[in-house]
Amino acid sequence: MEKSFKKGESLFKEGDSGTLWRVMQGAMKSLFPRIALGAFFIWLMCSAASAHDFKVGDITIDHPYAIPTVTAQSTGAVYFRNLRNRGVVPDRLVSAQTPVAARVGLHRMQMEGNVMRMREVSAVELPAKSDVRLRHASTDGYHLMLEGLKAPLKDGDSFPLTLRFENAGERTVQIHVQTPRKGTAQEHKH
Ligand SMILES: [Cu+2]
Repeated sequence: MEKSFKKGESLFKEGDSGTLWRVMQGAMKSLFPRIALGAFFIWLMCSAASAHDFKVGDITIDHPYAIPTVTAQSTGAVYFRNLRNRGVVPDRLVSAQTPVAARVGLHRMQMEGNVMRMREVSAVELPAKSDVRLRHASTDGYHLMLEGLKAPLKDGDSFPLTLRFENAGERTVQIHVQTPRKGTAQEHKH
């Protein structure tokens, strides 16, 4: 099983010890193979739906998607295959809004030592001539947090979300709700 998530393992330093480390290690062992498979299926689905991208100015919003939620969940997460800045000047995603949630937060997941931490950021930096990945199951990356969902996000649904970029301006995109794989839908916990 472990050989399927070498990438995740490499995040940890050799010889680390301590209770927290052991707890995290256990959690990662059970989670990573499923995450890797989930990511693979997302990739398959994204490949099939290649026409799903949007442009504003120099920015391409490539394949926005959300993971289905259950009734009790008040938050959901939106991901992208890429946010691509083809321009020669940097841009930033500064906010987003959608009719399906009270508020949209910009979140970043990052390994700090051995612990995965999530924090809200004021903007997603989009350097000139770059692709920024905001994918599900990424161990270091951004996503959009839908806070105060008005109804559960159901597989197969889609909903509008308006992104505001500092330079490129606003663009409303359609978010596809899709299940990466049976059993992996609840990985994004807050
Ligand atoms: Cu989040």
